[in-house]
Amino acid sequence: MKLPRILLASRAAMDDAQSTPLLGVRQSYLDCVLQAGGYPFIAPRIGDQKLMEDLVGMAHGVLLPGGEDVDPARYNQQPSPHLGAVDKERDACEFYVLEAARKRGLPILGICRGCQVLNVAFGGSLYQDINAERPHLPGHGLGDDFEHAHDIRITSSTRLHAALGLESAHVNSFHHQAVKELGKGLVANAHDDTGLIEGIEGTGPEYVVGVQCHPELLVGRGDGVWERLFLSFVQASQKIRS
Ligand SMILES: [Mn+2]
Repeated sequence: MKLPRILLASRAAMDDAQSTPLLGVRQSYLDCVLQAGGYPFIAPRIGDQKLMEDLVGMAHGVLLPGGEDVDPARYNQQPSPHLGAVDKERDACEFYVLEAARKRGLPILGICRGCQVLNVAFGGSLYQDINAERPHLPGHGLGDDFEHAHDIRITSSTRLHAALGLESAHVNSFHHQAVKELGKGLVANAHDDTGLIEGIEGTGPEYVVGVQCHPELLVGRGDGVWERLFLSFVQASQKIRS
C-alpha cells in the first residue's frame, strides 16, 4: 500500500542573527505522521498561492502545526497589547494551503496555532489573549507543565470523540489564544472546565479537525490516547490516496 503524503506547513526560526531564517517543522509532528503510516513532506513558509496550490496538489492530507499568533486583521480586529509574535508571510502561506486543501476536500489537522488558523480561515475569531479577555474566569493553564495541564470534555458524536473513544482527556496547554466565535461550518469538539473551546471540527463530510493542545508532544511521551488522533487523520488521508 502506498503511504498517503501529508503536507506540513513550516515556520521560520532564526539560528543566527546574521543569516536568513531556517524554515522547518518540529520533528515531533513528523514522527507522529510517520508512526501513523503517513509520508510527511514540508511546505516552505512562502506566501505564494500558486506554489502552495501545487504543493497541496501533491498531498493527500494537510497538517498545520503550532506557532505564532494569527494576524488579528485576518478576523477584523485591531491588535491587542497582549498580542504575541505574528508572521504575516506564514499566515498567507497557510491560508493558501487551507484554501487549496478545502477545494480538494483533503483531510486537515490543525494543532494549537493550526486550530486557530482553521477557525479564522472559516470566518471565526480568536481571543487575542485568554487571560486579558476572560479575566472573570479562572486563569487557563498556559502550562509550564510539558505533560498534562488540564482536562478537556469531548463532545459526543464528533470526529474527535470517534477518534479517541473518550468523553474526557488530560491535555497539555501552551496557548495564550483560543477560539472565540466559531467559523462557519465548524463546531466545538472539546471544552475546558471554564467552557473555553479546546478543539473544533468541520460539520461536513471532509475530515477537518483542530485541537488546541499539543498531541504530538503527548505521543512523544508515550500517551497512546493521542496516537489515535494521528491515526484517524492519516487513515482519512489514505482514503484520498486510494
Ligand atoms: Mn488549554
